[in-house]
Parts: sequence; structure tokens; C-alpha cells
Amino acid sequence: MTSLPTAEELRRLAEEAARRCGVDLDAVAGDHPVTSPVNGQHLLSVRRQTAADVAAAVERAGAAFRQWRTVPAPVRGGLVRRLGELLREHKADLATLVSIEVGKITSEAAGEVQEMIDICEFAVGLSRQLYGRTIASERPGHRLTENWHPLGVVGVISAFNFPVAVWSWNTALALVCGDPVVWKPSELAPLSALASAALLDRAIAETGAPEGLSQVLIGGADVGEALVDSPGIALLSATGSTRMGRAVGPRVADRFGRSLLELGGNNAAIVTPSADLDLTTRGVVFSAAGTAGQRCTTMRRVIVHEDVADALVERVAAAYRNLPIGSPLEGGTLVGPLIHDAAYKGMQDALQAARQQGGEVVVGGGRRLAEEAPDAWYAEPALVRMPGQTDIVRQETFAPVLYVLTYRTLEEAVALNNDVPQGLSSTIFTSDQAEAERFLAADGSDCGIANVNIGTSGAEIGGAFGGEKATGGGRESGSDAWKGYMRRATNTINFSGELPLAQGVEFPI
Ligand code: UN1
Repeated sequence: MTSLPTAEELRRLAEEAARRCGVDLDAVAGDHPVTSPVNGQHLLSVRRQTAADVAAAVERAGAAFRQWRTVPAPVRGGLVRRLGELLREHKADLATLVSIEVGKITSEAAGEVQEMIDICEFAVGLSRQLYGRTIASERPGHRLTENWHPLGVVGVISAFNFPVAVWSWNTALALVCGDPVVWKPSELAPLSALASAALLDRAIAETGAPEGLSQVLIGGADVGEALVDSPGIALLSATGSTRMGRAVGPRVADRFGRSLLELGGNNAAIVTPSADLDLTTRGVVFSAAGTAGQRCTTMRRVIVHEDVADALVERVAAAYRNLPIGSPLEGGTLVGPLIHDAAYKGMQDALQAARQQGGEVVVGGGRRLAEEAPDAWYAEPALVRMPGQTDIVRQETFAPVLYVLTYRTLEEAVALNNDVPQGLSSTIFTSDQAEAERFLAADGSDCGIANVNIGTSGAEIGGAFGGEKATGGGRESGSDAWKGYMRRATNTINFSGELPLAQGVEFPI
């Protein structure tokens, strides 16, 4: 493994990539520091908005809404088509920014931008398919239909771990649905956000769409809170911790706003005796150690049948021992840094708690590259055997810690899968179709995502993405998640010349 890039190298790479995407770095200069987890060093600073700026941004978006809602949806799709083209053109630039700001390895950073391109293509198709229904009316000479209309301004609060894709899921759908977007990106990844927004601004200018459709607010919790409380935000889509969602949900509900919450996960794999252990090992290691354990879909628990537990642990441990950990910008690296010191500390605290609760750390947990980069936090993914589903296992630690539990019966395994507060993603590795079906059935996994013979992470954009319980219940991305971005109007049209009342009611006057 060669050494980590210097701050100068990262700064130059980031500035060049941001400029190519259309960011005017002089115009956005300010006092909000951008630090790279790759070497833990300060790169540059950008301007920070305050709560006072939120009202103005929401107002501009509101003005754009009043125009945009009357533009035919397929025409709105033209804007998203152009955005998709620009994202394709600048895929490598955006991926570089994502790697530098949040430490994703090159392939995963490019994959994140690919998700953005994919959702744009999905949304363009959708712009001709915002279907309502025709419903049989019980009255003669009446037509009963359903129409979907633009909802209003969408607020997006996104997290560091998918600093741009989650915005694009919301934005591509919102725009074809007729809604402007006000975005508060993670304060840890402002450049990736400014670059994405610059591409959208260019698409807006080129297609003649209203300027106010896209607003970005770089800032901290005060900006997020102002967005949450803003009456001009019709839908607030927030990704982050369960603690954040618990604060946001009731505040939005209090003003009768809509919220879409994507919160914590505690995703498990059940591994049955008939599982192909080589395939299982690959699926487990990608989902547990990939993205340095910092996806909301990261696999945090393996619930393995006692007959194959030792064999699986041996395979996963062997893979963990060989994981290339280091600079995410270097080809061949599979595990980059944690986002910051607090993430590393959280991981160490979880490992200590696991040991106290009877766990045994089989491999990993140590720190790497500390001498070379004392402010960067490279951690060895940890594999921990646990005697049961103790308190620490039931919590989400946003770091690469994989707990292994054993089971005897499938009922027991499914009960363990479900017996955590969160309900995002889950999977079963098996060659037995009946076992797979039992896992997917109504009394099987209680998660929003339930897979067979793949990991818990890395979902495609075509399906609805989200989870139950403490995960927040929101669904974004594919399938019919677009309905969350529109309002439904039920229309009854009478062409009979009479006035028959429903339910046989008589009202002679
Ligand atoms: C997230 O971690 O917030 O399924 C989103 C996945 C990605 C999205 C993750 N497509 O892992």
C-alpha cells in the first residue's frame, strides 16, 4: 500500500473536479471547513448559510413551484433527462469529490453517481407514467377518476454516507412530479453537493426551466431545523439517524407537513445449512465491510445455523484478514477510512460493550495508518461472535462491526432478525426454496427490504427503498415512491343531467 495523498494533492483534485462541474469556488468561499477523511486534513472552506437564508430559499422555490406545476410532466422530464446526461459526463468528477469528502473507494463512489444517472433515467420514463385511475362510479352518467398533481416544495436533508445519490433520488422524482427542491446536504460533504447542484443549475438554464427549482443550503443543524419547521416545505425527506428522525417527524407532523424518513438500519443475514458458503462469504463481506460499514444498509448481524457457523466464520475471517485497507483513491483498496474520530470512537465503544456482553472479537477492530495520518481514522472491519442478541447488537453502530449469532430453527432465526428496533434490510442465504419463501412471507422478515442470496446493501434504484419501525417507514427511489411527491385528487364528474346521490340518499327540494 503506497502512502496517503497530501492535502495539496486532494485540494487540487477536488478543486479541479468541482470547477469542471461548474462550481465557482471563489463565489462559494467562506468559513465552513471541508476536511477529507482520506488524510484527516483541511482542504478548503465554503460559505455557510444560516437559518435566516432558509426562508428566502423556500420562498424562491415556492415561486418556481407556481410556474413548474403547470408545465406538462413529460416536458418536466426533459430537465431530468438533461441532468442525467450531465451526470454521465461528469461521473468521474463527482465520484472524485465523493471519495475525497467521505472516503468512498473509487468503484463505490462511481457506483453512487451511477445511481444518480439511473434514477434520472427512471424519472424521465416516469414523467409519462404518472398514472391516475378511472374507478367505476355507482351512479349512472358519472365518471370517477383520480388525478395526481404536484405537491409543493420538497426539502431534502441528506447524510454524509450517500452525499449525492439520496438527493438525486428525491430530486429526479420531485422535478418530474412538479416540485422544486431545497437541499441541506451533509455539512461533511458540501463540495459534492455544490457540484451536483451546479450540474442541475446548468440543466435548468439550458432547458429554460424556472431558476428557483433547485436551492442548496450549506449549514448545520440550525439550517436543518429551519427547513423542518418551514411551512413552505410540503414534503420533508430526511435521511440520518433514528434520533434525528424522532426529532424531525413530530415537528413536521405538527404543522401537517409530510415527511419521508430514512433512518437507521440493523440489517441481518440468515445463513442456513444449505447456503453456498463461498457466495455467502462474498455477499457478507461486501455488505459488512464495504463502504467501511457506513451504509444504512450495511450488514451488521449474521444469524447462522449452528452446523455451519464455524465454517462461515472461518471464511469471513480469512477474507477480513486480507482486506486491502487504505487510500480510497488507490486502485485495489476495498476499505477506506471512517468519516471522523467520533465514528472510530463509536466503533471502539461498541467493541468494548460487545466484549462485556460476552462477545469474542474474532478478527479486526484495530486502527491502521495512524502514524502516517493521525487525524484519519482507518479501521479494520471487525467480526465478533456473540452469545446472543444483547443490547449492543440491537443498536446501530455506524462502523464495520459484524456480529455473529447462531440459531437452530428457522423460526428462531426469523425472530432474531425481527427482534431489533430497526427494519430496513435483511437477507437469507439458502438453497432451499421453501426456506427462502418462509423468510419472505408475511410472518417472515419484517424489513422494507428482504433479499435471497445477495447481501443487505447495494439495492437497485428500480425498487422502492426504505424500511419499517425505527427506520422511519419512508419509501423513496423506484416503484411507486413518486406518489409521495404528489397530491391525489379524486374527481367525480356528472354528465347525466340528473343529480342522483350516492348511497341511495334522497334529498328532495
Ligand atoms: C444509504 O445507505 O443511505 O442499497 C443508502 C444501498 C444503496 C443505497 C444506500 N443503493 O446500499
